[in-house]
Amino acid sequence: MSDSRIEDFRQRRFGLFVHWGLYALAARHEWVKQRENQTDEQYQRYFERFDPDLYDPDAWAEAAQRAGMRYTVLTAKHHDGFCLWDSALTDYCVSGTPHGKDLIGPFVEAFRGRGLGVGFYYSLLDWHHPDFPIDGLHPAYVEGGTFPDRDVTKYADYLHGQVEELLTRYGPLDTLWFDFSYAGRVRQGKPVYGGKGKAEWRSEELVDKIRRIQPDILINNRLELPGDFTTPEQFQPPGPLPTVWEACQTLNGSWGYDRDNHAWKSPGLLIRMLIDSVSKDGNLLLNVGPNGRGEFEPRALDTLREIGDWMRLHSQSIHGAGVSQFQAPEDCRYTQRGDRLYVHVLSWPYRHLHLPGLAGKVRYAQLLNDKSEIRMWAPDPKVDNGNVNYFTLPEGTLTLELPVQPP
Ligand code: FUL
Repeated sequence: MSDSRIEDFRQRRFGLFVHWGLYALAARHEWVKQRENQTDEQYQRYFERFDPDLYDPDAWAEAAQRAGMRYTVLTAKHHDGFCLWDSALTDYCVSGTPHGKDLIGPFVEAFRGRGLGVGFYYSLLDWHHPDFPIDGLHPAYVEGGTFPDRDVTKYADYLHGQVEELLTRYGPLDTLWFDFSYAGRVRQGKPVYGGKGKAEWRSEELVDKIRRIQPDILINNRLELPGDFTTPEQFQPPGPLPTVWEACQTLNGSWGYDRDNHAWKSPGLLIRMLIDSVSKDGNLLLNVGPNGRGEFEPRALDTLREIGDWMRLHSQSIHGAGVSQFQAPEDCRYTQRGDRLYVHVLSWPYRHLHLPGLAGKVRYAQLLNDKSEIRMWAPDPKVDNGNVNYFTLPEGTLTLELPVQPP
């Protein structure tokens, strides 16, 4: 993988994940088919009614761009097997629904038109394909049994063919985000899923094929191969990772549209996750699950708007920034871009912020919000001036005088 592609991905730092499919109509999590043990026949009711009449991908792209996002990843196919494009390899796609038209082309056009990177999520799991080897409705396989009537080779051929379709129709793409190879998962001593994982979908062969079509695409790490970047899901790693990485995060614990879910993360918390990622040299891919009419719900739009308000003032500390060689004090995160160090203060102290090891290293300090000067000095730790107990500070500390109230 070329260094410049990786570098471009790292510079972008903040992206929009979009989980959209038939499950938007159930409006209770993208795993609804599996969780409720719905048969294909039962789940068909969403297929027959899928008609997002208010779909306007440019409005999505605008919301993402305004939030300071620089790329996107769309679920071309999620675990339910439904495809958002007019695939020549299956009828289980948007063309057979009342909507009847490709959803991916307009999406790609809208996001690319605004200079945002475009990638696709593609599920290795497929609860609809007749030759997919595991199926939550068939616990025998989960216990390690097999289905003699399922030919996984056929499923792998299908998967390879679909990925080729996506690359040739909508490429060049920035990323391919596979989800997820499962071999070897064990819970309480038993295999969670049967299946041989990467041997079944022939991961190496798939990657070779992808690279032949588009040599410089970035591929995530969920094919049971190392991949170009790793994907911590709904958690922040404790520090920088040995790989390039991108945390993915929900607004409310569900990836698909979830109408009655009220456990929403605050915009402030999401901003802290973004800062935290960049301070550890990672990206953040934040998800929105559009509803069945094809819209981002107001709660999602409000959240993106608030993040955008913050990004308007602070994006220079995010885009193109990364980990600093300096160690931030408690309740702070550092991000660094060139010789600019950004101090993100997560919990506002009263007036003085003490930064260990920075004495003599900083020429000028200012508040990013308004470019007002931040006065600073390196206190002499041996002197007790009766005002600030500098003697409790380690040598080499730099003290900043902050505004009384957080901006
Ligand atoms: C998981 C999936 O099972 C979820 O539905 C979601 O797509 C998340 C990003 O990855 O493994």
